[in-house]
Amino acid sequence: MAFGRRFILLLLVIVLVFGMVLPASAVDRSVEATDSADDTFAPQIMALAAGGTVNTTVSDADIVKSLVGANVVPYNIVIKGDASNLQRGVFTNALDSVGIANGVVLSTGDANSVFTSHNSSMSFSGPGDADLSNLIGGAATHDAVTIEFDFVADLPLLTFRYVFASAEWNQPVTFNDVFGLFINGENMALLPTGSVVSVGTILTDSGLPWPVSPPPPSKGYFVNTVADENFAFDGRSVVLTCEKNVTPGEVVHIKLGLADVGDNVYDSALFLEGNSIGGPPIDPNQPDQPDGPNPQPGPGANGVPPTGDAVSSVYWMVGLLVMGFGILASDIKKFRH
Ligand SMILES: [Ca+2]
Ligand SMILES: [Ca+2]
Repeated sequence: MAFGRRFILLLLVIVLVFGMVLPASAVDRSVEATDSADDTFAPQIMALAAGGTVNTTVSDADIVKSLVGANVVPYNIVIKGDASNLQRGVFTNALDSVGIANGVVLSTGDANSVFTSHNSSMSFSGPGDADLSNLIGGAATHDAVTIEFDFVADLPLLTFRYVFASAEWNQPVTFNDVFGLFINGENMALLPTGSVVSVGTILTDSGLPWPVSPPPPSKGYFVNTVADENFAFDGRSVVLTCEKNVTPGEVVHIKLGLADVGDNVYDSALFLEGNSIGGPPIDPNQPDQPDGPNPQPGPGANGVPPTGDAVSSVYWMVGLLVMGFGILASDIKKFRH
């Protein structure tokens, strides 16, 4: 009878083990399926991208307000571009096309056309910008659009996320349209390699066509958007990040701008994520703020147990198996005697 009860106990252990093994396997498969989907279907998703919407009829103050966080009060706002304010606006619902859902868009053409099928190429016969020209060896710039403002820093770190797009890529002859983001006078819009952000410094996926030097072209930052019928540029950068340490309480001067280079046509655009500067105040009495600027990932996020739980399950499984086989070995030994 004792052997029978222990055998039933062993069966219960085995049922428990399989009950834990199956969810653990499901976790692994879900993760693999997610990765596989990203790799396999990214080009198709790009082809079906839904574009986005742009509004250029907002005021200069609202443009900057869309860019900064809720706690930041910008002042000394100056926006330069065409007289009809077509070169700047706010955009929404653009995650599929540009990798950023909403924010501020700048264009060396008509910002209203960035989510259309035709190649953006519009001349305003507008002036360039000396700071942008300096980024590319003093080359002549045209149709520049710039935003400048001041604010008092409330956080020790400024973070901008942005995407540079251009109709210059995929042309027989390219011009080195350029973007600059100056924080207290220093350009912080740089590729991870240290190069400025321009048509010529971001190599296309085929490694062509721009032979600029210096600075050396950088690979790995180009996204081919030729197949996106709701995007007016043949390519864009990946989502790039600019970070700058500042002292809370100090006045920070921001200047960001974009320009055609060499001539006024085959435009480029810049998409800056909204609420890039500052954010909601951090309450020191509530360190775990799920909706705060630095949410802490909790266990079971998105319905998928974190890896640590799966590892714990394996330890439990092994322990239970060892215990079960120990019981079985003991009973077999007794049964033989
Ligand atoms: Ca151009
Ligand atoms: Ca232009």
